[in-house]
Formats: sequence, C-alpha cells, structure tokens
Amino acid sequence: MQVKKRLDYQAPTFTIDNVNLAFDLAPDATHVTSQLTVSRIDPNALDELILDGHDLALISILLDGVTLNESQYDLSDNNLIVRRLPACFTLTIVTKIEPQSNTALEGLYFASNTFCTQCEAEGFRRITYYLDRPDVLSVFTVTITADKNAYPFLLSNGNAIDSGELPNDRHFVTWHDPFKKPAYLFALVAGDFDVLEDVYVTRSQREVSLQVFVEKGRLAQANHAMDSLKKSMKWDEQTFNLEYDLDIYMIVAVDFFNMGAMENKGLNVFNSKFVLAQPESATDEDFFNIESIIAHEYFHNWTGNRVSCRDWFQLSLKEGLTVYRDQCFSDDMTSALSNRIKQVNVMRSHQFAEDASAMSHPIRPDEVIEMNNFYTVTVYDKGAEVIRMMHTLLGDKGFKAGITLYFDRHDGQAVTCDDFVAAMQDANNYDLSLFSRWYSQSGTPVVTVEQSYDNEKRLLTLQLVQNTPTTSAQPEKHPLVLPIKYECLDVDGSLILANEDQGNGVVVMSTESASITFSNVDEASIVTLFNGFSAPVKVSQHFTPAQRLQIIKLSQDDFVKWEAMQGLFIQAAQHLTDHHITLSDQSLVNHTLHDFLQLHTLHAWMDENMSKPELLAELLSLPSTESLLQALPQRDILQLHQAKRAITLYLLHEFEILFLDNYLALIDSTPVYAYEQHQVNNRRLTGVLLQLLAHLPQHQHLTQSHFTHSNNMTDTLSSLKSGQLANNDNFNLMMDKFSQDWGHDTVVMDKWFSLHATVERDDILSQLTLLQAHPMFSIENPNKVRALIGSFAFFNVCGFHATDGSGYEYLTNYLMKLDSVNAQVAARIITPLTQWQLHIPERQALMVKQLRRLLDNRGLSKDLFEKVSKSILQFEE
Ligand code: B3K
Ligand code: ZN
Repeated sequence: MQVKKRLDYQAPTFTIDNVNLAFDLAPDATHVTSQLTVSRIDPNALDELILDGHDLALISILLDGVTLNESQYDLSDNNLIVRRLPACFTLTIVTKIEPQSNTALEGLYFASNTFCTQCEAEGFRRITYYLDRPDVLSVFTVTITADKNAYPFLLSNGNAIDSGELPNDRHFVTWHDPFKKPAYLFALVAGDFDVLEDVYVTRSQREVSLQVFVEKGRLAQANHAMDSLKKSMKWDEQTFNLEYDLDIYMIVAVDFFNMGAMENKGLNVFNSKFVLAQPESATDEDFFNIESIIAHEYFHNWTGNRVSCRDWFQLSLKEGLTVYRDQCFSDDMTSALSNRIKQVNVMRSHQFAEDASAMSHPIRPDEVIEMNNFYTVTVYDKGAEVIRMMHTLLGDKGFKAGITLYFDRHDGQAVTCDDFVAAMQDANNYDLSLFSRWYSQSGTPVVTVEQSYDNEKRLLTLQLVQNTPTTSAQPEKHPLVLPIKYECLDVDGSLILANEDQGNGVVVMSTESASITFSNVDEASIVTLFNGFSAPVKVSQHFTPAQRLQIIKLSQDDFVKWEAMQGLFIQAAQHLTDHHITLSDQSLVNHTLHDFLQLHTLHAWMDENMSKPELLAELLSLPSTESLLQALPQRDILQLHQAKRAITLYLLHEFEILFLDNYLALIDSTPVYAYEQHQVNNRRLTGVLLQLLAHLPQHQHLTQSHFTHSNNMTDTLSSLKSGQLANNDNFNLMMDKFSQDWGHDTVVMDKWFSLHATVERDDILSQLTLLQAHPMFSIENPNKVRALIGSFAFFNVCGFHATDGSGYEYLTNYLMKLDSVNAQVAARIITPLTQWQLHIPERQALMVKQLRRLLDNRGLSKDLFEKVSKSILQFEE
C-alpha cells in the first residue's frame, strides 16, 4: 500500500478559484455537478490536472463547456487526469454517488433519514473529483435540491443566498461562503429537525444568528450546547481577541458520526452525544464534554479554518493548538485541578502507550498510509502539551503576542508547524530552534533524578538525566527542551527557590544532563519536579512513602498532592506484586500496606480536607490499570488489576468509617440538580466514596438506595458502576429499570451498552453476542459499536485480557466484520490489541496471533493494514 511522506510535499500546480456545486439529493442516487474555475499557477509546470476521486461514477466532463470524450482524459480508481489544458479554464464534472450504501460515513452519506457529510481528512474525493488537499483554497457556492417534505432543511457553509420551490414537491437552497476554504471544511446536511435559535452580538456589534439543529422532539436538550457556544464566542474575544466572522453559525447533531464533531466553516456537524443534554439524561461529565467540544470546534474557526494546514502532516498545527485553547477555556469555566488531572491521565494511560507501540509517531508525523489513523492522542494531546510548554517558556503575554503575529502573518493561508513556531519565536525574540525538536522526535523521554546533599554548604543538588528510548523509525534520539516547574519544601513547609530559576518558577533543561540546586536548605527538604506535568515525560525520582505523605500534608499545590498520592498507590501495587501478596489474603495485604504506606497517619488530614471535595475525589481515585502498567512494566495486567482491588480494600480498612460518614453527610444535603461546579465537585466525591464503599458487602445496599433516590444521570451512573462490582440480582434489576426508563433514547442507551460490556463476568463473551442482537444495536452506528465492543476492549480488563486469549480472539472476529462496514472505527477499536508491548510475553504471543489472523484476511482496509502490519513488524524485530 502507498506510503505518503512529509518530505515529498510539492506545492499544487493548479489552483481552483471558485467551486460551484449542485446536489440533486436522493438516498440511492445523488447527482453532483461541480463547476470548477481553474488556473495554472506555474506556466512552466506540466499541463495535466490530476484530480482525486474515490468510489464515484463519472457521468460527464466538460472543458469550457465542451464535452470531453474518453480519449481526452484518464480515469483510474483514485484519479481523473485531464491533459493539454489552457492556463485558465472551467471544468464541469457530473458524478453519481449512492449515499445510502455509504457505511464508512465519509463523504456524503445517508443515515437516520438525514444526508450528512464528513470530508476531513480526505472525504471530499468521495463526493466529486477535486484537488482534495488542504492547501487548495476556494470560494464555494452550493445549491442543494431535494424532496421538500422529507428534507425541509437544506444546509451548507456560509450564507443562504437563494431558495425556492420546484415541481414534484422538491425545493432548493443556494449557499455562498465568502471565505476561501479547503475542501475538507465543506459540509452539507439535509433532513428534518427542530431548531434552537439565538443571537450573539460580537464585540464589534455584529449580530450573528446562532442555530442548533436537533432531532425532532429534542429541543429541550439543546440549551446547554447553545449556552456553551455563546460562552466560547465571548471567551475567544476576551482571551485571544478573536471574533467570529460570518453572519450565521450552525450546529447540527446527528446520530451516525465517526468521531466527536467537525469544524466545517459555519456549519459544525456534531455527534448527537456531544450536543444533547439535560440533567435526567446527561452526566456532569457529559455536560463538561459538550461545553469543551462545542468550544473546540468553535475555536477552530480561527485555528484551523482562517489559518489552515499546508498538508496533513501538519495536523497538530490546528489540533494541538485548538486542544490547548479548549483546555484553557475549560479551566476558566470549570475546575482547573480536575481538568489537568484528566489531561495527565490521558497522556499517561493512552499517549505513553501509543508512544511505546509500533504506532509511535512525532506530533508531526513523517509517513502515513491512511491519514485517518493519525487523529491520535499524540497529535492532539501531546500536541497540546507542546503548545502548553511554549506557553510556559514564553509566559502568557509572550504567548499571546505570538498568536497575534501568527494571525497577522498567515490569515487566509495554509501553513506549517514551522510557521507557527517562527511566529512564536519572532514575537518574543526567543530562540525556539532546539525546542522545535518536539515536532520531529517521537517517544516519551524518561528523566532520572538523583539527589545529593552537601552538609557543609547546606546545598541540595538534583542531578537530572534525560533519555528517550529509540524507536524503529528513529534509531537516534536527541535531548529535548524541558520546562520544569518545581516546588522545594523546607521541613516546615516553606518554599525555596532554585538557584537556576530566572524568577518565573521554572527551570529549563535543554541538554542530556543538568542539575538544579538549592542553597541554604535543610537536608530533609523535599523537591518535586515537573509539577502540573510541565513537560510530557516520565520522571523517575525516588520518594519514600513518608516523604510522599509529607508532600500531601505540606505542598501548596493540589496537583502535587495528587501526584504524591498516585505515587503511593503505585508503590503499593509494586510492593504487593513484588512480594506476591494477593487478594486471597486480604488481612496480609492490610497488615503489609499498613506498615509500608502508613496511610492511617493521614486520618486527621483527610478528615479536615473532606470539605475540599474536588481535591479529595482526585486523591481517592486510584490510577487506571493502564497507567499502573506504564509505571510498573513487565507485570501481568491481571495481577495489577487485582492489586488495585487489594489496595482499595486496604483503603477501606483504614478509612471505612470516615468514608461512610462523609458519604452519608453528602447525600443528606443533595440540592436540586444544576450543572454548577460546587455541585459537580460534591457529586464527584459522593460517587467516588460510593464506589469505594461498594467493595464491602455490608455497604452494597447503598448502591440500590443511591439509584432509587437519584434525580440525575450522574448519580444514576455512579450507582450502576458501583452495582457492577457486586454484579448480583440487584444490579440486573437496576439495569432493567434503566433500559425501561431510557429505551427510547439512543444516546442514553449507549451508557447501558457500555455498562454491560464492562461487567467482570465469566460469560462476558456470550453477553456481548447477545447484546449485538439487541434492537438498538447496529454495527453501522459507530456510537453503538464503541459503546459495546470499544468499552469491552478498552475497559473490561478481566474480560479482554482473559488468560486463554478468548477476549483477543473475540475482538478480532468482530473487527473482521466491522472492517468492511466502517474501517475508520475498526482501526480505532483495535488499539488495545496493537499495544501488546505493554504486556508479559505469554500475552504478547496471544495478541500477535490475532493480529496475524487479521493480516491474512484478504481485502483488509488501508486503515487496519497500516496498524496491524506495523505492529507485527515490530514484534518480529
Ligand atoms: N477535525 C475533526 C476531526 C476529523 C477526523 C477525521 N478522521 C474534529 C476536531 O478535531 O475538531
Ligand atoms: Zn480539532
């Protein structure tokens, strides 16, 4: 299969100034007439135009109004080539497509009685022949014609400039988008909806009409999305001076969608899961996600749409930056502490795992077979960490000056990551040339820290060494620039500055080794480094449990307290697995951990801090099994999973009464639901305590009463997650009740599928098969597949990693079916199987055996081929 390389980039030789599209919509046969005004950029370049096209039936092609016959063009599976062209010309191409059979959900598809498009990255070529690349920017005018009764709303980008009735109950609307854009930002939606309307007045007093389109009957669930949009618009004006540019902003919620949402110019398309919300049906987490994804897509209007990517290797230019922007927005709207912890958990559980796998790539990849495989945690989340580091290095003012210069220079262009770094650098007169290695080097650096003390000079020295493990694509790795936020706590808790600190609380490391020193300090002072995860690295620094407890009590930074607690949990898991102490003798676990961790010494502190639910909820959440596996490699995942349970029981052994009292106090004062931070924090702690307590048989009844008294989806879900632990008749009754209450709501039922898929039970595989026959399940709906099969593969540790390999085999069988329906979704769900590197040899063999079965499969998609072949190759190395 064809590999595309970043360094092979060549500028286009033709440009398309105007595109006129006419769609005659019908589910089984849609005709697309595309009129392109083309000019040759370089008169000396070849006079042949190579257009991209995929799965299209070509009906006709006209050059300046004259029909071309078959000898005048070449047609292949992926291209239409026209030769001997003048310098400027008009090309009119008519194609026919079949939206209803398009289950890949790329290009134009028809599902749930709605026509919808998804063009990023390379979907536009499934609609018509085109220069489907992000550096060809054109003005689009689009006319949509369809049946009036079935599709009363006909939407596309920009402003509606004409509309009217046609014979045979058909109608049309013409849209014009004055902003030049690449084809991946084109969108079309046709269907019947309820519309929530509002107006936003911009800073410069322009009125923007806002519209949220949802499935009929769901208008009441659109308010939160609308509020989120208005908050985002205001925030971007206030924070980055960025104002919206068109007169209308539309958001459409659809049930069939490959990912979260898409930032098409003026017409965002959203997975309905990230629009629809009301307290009864959506959790606090859903409310949070909706607000942040609405913001993310809105922010793309500047970082992505006004300034776009030159080629797809530059994807992080828009995604890393926009994720960083939505993270800052969420910090201002919600809790900065839990947001940061969530982000760090994603990095540690998923991005580090990707970096350790054969899919390891720099945030600006060098080689791609299927672009859709590179919408990854690396490009998005590590990309955002790289932007965050620039913010740390340049300071808030400097960073914003850089953003302003970036737009001054590049508005209306398609540019590269280097252009972004150059703007940051030039605006600040700060040399970022070494820093930009973060764009080209893959892998997770490991920083080892050794501490020493000079008694006479009272000098504390930390010696740091960084090392990035090599990868097959990059046998040589170089040192990276690491901004280090730190805290040095004297014995009494006072803060001490490092000698290397220039006054901004940061020390910058840019060589393989470096030292950080503190003068005039006590030997017992404790230094924590990379606070707030100030660089995306793994840190190896030894602390005793007593030091960690000291940090929890004395640190002035809640994130640092959380890190210390996570460190204690990891140490506990290490201790238990090293000494082969298991759940089967819980009293031995309790004794051992009591002596080793001494968590009981935190009792008074914890009691006091129960009034800080936000911090306590984080502190009492154990690391995910995946991040334990990252921290403690070469161990069996099932053993670590069991160790987590043992540690939970030990926590209860020390704090049962405290947890119970506080749980009861919290539920005693439950207010009327509002999505409001104070309440969110309390509900979060309540849920965490409930899930801890449910580990003890004597408290399992709490689950049932929590469920019965719940008046919101957050509490309902907390009850069901706790109920999963017992997995008894009670749990089944609650699940039945849930499906009776919510059987009509496809978005809510995804939670039900996912809960079923993550129960630890011996017959989980036959359960999964049974659930696939459920009337609401469909292999063609990505949300359903993710909820059931995805949840199983990602989150059912015991089921998926069953020692006999049956979980791996089950997933593989499913992927074989799914690949021909929707390869993009299949390539996402395969992730846990391609991360065999994390596991013990026996498990690796079982996983690779299944990967081989997939590769032997004839007609494997590009998407799966790229991941599976790389993964097997690495195994054989
Ligand atoms: N830009 C889209 C993602 C497109 C994914 C294509 N496979 C959503 C986003 O990041 O905002
Ligand atoms: Zn994005």
